[in-house]
Amino acid sequence: MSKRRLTQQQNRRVTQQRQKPSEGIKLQQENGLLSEERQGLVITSFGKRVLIEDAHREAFNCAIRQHLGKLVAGDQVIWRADIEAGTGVVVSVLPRSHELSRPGFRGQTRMVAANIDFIGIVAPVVPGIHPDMIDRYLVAAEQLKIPAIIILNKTDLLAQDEDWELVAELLQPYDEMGIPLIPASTVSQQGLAELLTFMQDKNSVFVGPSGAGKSSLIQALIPDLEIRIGALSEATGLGKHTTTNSILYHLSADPNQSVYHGNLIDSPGVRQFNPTPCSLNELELCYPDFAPFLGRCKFHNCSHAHEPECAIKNAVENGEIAITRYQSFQRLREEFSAEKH
Ligand SMILES: Nc1nc2c(ncn2[C@@H]2O[C@H](COP(=O)(O)OP(=O)(O)OP(=O)(O)O)[C@@H](O)[C@H]2O)c(=O)[nH]1
Ligand SMILES: [Mg+2]
Ligand SMILES: [Zn+2]
Repeated sequence: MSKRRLTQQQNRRVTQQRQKPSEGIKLQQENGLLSEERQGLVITSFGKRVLIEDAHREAFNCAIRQHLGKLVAGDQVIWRADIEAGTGVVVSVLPRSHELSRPGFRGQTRMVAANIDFIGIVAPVVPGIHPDMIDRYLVAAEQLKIPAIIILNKTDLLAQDEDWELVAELLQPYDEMGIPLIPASTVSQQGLAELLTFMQDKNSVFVGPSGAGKSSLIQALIPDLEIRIGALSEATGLGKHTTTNSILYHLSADPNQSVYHGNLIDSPGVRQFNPTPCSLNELELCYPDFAPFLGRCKFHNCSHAHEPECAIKNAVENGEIAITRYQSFQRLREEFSAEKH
């Protein structure tokens, strides 16, 4: 079955389900209509329901047993299908590895993606590169101990050499840390083939600010994929191009024919991403460029802010640590210590 047809089928199921909200899970079970338990993959969650894909890539709009809490794209679940209705119910979630989350409303955690092993930080060259944003995602990647790359998107909008010089200057610290920097554009198609090689056989997630071009990139990377960018958001009135829920896509429309295998999760852009608060020592370890200087300050518990004879501050003054990296470290340190009080 082609990806396009699958998507249409998924849409139909979503619509069907919306029209029959009174259909209770309990009733289905009492009537014995549900299948035996099987494993499935969460494609996306919307409200109190999820789209689950079975081993044949057939998608089912499912209810979730109440005690399970929120599910997110990438979750592996055990579920039971109501094959006739094309719906189902999720009965349990398999343990997650590497879940990416961010603080949501009223102190709640919002899941971004589950079971990921690769992060693509999408940083648009226009309106501009923000090292603070990049560093926040890099800290999360370090916390999860999974690799990240920086995708410099919308390079077609950078015409002048001076613009490139400014971008190169801001990105130099990452280059020196050995983080891959991939210039990309969905307009000129730059970088797309290279990106695919990075994501081969991985469960990747694209993160970055709203409007960075995450959804556009995914659409360009998976050409026969019909991602209706912003369709969900239109329904909720949040704006045409905004992704509201993480959605998982397969790199291959047809697993038997494609060169590329793996999954890619599109995530909603956030104004400011906050990594999970951690101790000062743990935060230091999330800055690999600080490593040569750690343990060399006068005070063993130095916060590298106001203390005398600080090896980190010296390194910044000598140009051995980029000032932008130092600033993002201090901002996170202050935010994390404010969380504790
Ligand atoms: N010039 C140019 N515009 C692009 C490029 N990629 C995306 N855009 C445009 O940037 C805007 C935002 O793109 P999206 O793909 O919706 O951005 P997003 O990161 O998914 O945004 P959220 O879903 O809100 O997080 C759209 O108008 C795209 O057409 C690019 O490479 N070059
Ligand atoms: Mg989007
Ligand atoms: Zn210090």
